[in-house]
Amino acid sequence: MMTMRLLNDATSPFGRKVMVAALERGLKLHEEFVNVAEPGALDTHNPLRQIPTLVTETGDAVYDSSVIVGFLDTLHGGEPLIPHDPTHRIPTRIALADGLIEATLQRAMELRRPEDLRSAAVIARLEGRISRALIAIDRIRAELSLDPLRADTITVACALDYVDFRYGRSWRDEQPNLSAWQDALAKRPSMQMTVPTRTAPVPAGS
Ligand SMILES: N[C@@H](CCC(=O)N[C@@H](CS)C(=O)NCC(=O)O)C(=O)O
Repeated sequence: MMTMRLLNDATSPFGRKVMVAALERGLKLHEEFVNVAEPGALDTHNPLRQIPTLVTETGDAVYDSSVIVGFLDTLHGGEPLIPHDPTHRIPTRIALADGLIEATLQRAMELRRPEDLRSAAVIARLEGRISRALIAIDRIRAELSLDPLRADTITVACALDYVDFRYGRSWRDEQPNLSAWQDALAKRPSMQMTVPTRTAPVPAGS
């Protein structure tokens, strides 16, 4: 039987969220690194040319990251990653952490543009969003379940590590409790196996 392929790369925080979710529920995904900057096989599966993209055993594509996480919940018998909740609190927390990732990513992209094309206003707007998101996440920290680990906790952990990776660690002085929370979560094997500095996909069979 073919295994499901996850098209991803080492640094994508959205891809990391999917890998961590799969590892936490014992689901085997065959992770493959692809280059999003190049036209290629990724386009066949996802016209947006974005990662993560999951390719199922029957060749169907599933994206984006939150849709993949919802799909993973149909494949295991453990605690749901996104439990049904009439208030939609968990999907909203996922959206908050996704927004933090997106703002951090956009800021890094803006800073990569030639200096004369860079917009100080855009950077300031994104930094404001990052700062408000961190404050909001700090406020709901105690509500993020660690046992079982769910998709909101996983997305927050990946988002905070991404802020460290692409923006810096100054938030840790402003949110020391959240910083300690993150340090504890970062010790989990699923987080260690998916650090953005890794040079190869998570080994098949993990
Ligand atoms: N909403 C998407 C966002 C995915 C995304 O932005 N992926 C980035 C990598 S972190 C990407 O593929 N960037 C290449 C591009 O957009 O051209 C998700 O949650 O999966």
